[in-house]
Amino acid sequence: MLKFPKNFHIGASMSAMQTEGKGITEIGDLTFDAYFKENPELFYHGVGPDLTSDITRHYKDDIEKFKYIGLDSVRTGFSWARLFPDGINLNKEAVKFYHDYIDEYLKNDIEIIMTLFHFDMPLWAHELGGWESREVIEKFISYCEFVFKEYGSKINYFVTFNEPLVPVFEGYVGKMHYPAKDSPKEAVAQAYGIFLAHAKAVKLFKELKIDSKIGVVYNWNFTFPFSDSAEDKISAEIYDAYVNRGPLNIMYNGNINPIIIKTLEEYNITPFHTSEEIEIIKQTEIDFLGVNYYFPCRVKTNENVKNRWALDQMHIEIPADAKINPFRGWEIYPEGLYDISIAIKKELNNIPWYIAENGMGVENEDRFRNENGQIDDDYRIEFLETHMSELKRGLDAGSNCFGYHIWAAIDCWSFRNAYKNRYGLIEVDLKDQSRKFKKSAYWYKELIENKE
Ligand code: BGP
Repeated sequence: MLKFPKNFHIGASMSAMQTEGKGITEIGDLTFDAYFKENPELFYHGVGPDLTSDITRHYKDDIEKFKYIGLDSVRTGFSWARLFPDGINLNKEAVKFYHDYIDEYLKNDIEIIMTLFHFDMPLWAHELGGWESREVIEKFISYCEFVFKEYGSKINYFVTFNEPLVPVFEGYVGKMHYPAKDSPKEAVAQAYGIFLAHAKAVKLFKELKIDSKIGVVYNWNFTFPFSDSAEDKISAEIYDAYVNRGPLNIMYNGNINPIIIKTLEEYNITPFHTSEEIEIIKQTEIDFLGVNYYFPCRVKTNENVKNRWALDQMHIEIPADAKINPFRGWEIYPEGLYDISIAIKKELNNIPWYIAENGMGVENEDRFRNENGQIDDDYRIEFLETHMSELKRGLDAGSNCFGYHIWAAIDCWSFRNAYKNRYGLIEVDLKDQSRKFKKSAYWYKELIENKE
């Protein structure tokens, strides 16, 4: 039996860009607009970021549906490019839209968690150098200041960055995000800029004495060595320092893992610029942590590796006997949520935290439609049940977890994958933007009603 405390938040997540599209007010171009313009064929079924789930027009009905499910809380976000389309001038219509949108949640007793940056880089900011540019960081901080002052009284939880390093890995050493380069040096400079922007936003928030909480949402793909070999153990430690605990610790309390310094020296990269900046980073103190968890990472050492400290000496491999989401190819390992709970308790001083994203993406979900037209997503119900059970085990062991948010409340557009992998409790029909509950929405509703 699955039973949560009555005050445990059970909710759902989304993001501004993935649900708003161009929407009802002016918005500046994003890097993804440029990417789509240049390479539309790279986007699943040629669907770009323009329309998405069109929530700026549908939000009243959508929030009514969220209320019907009983969601305690929802995470979405502000769009920097909507509030400041050219990076300088405030868009008054956007200010009003976010007030109306947030008020609609509050009227329906749904707590709202707002992210300030979820992969939605304004194109002008990218053209100035992205997070490497101190001018961009200052503009980001002005945007944060505006948001904190304007909306601070309505929002209990602010998130600076969602999955801060994903756009860096995917944009500067991978190919899923713009500018799709292969440049480790730039990646390090961008990552450093993000750490600084986060630290400055947290500092400002505290100086303004905003009566709510500030945190970050980190994608913690809990890491294990693929085998018991000494090589795999070292590889897993290096991978973890780079991808999981290393960046997470910097954003949690400014603590820089020596493995990161060592590997950067190997690459001859000196990213840590002025001591004044380092001091700001070191003073970071967040109030809560959000964790996105989809799958674990089992790290295997490549053959014939020469440089022990290079990230390209290793890869992620799914064991032959692992359980896999056949519709997305990701390993399913609910126990990871227990492991994360315990790690937070032991390593992060049991900071208040919540699951900010966890869910099951399914390609061509239409095939599970029943004769009444509803998608019978029993696989998602099983996914939720097994993951939430492991989280509950973490709670019982004393982890300070205050909530669970499924990704996603509603089917969302995703970066380059567009609507390939559907995650929502609510289906979106792209032909006419109509919405329909999936079977999992009713299961979730029952769970929330009784917390059981
Ligand atoms: C996370 C992002 C979300 C969402 C999710 C699903 O990394 O924070 O924005 O997109 O992944 O990923 P995908 O749509 O690629 O399956």
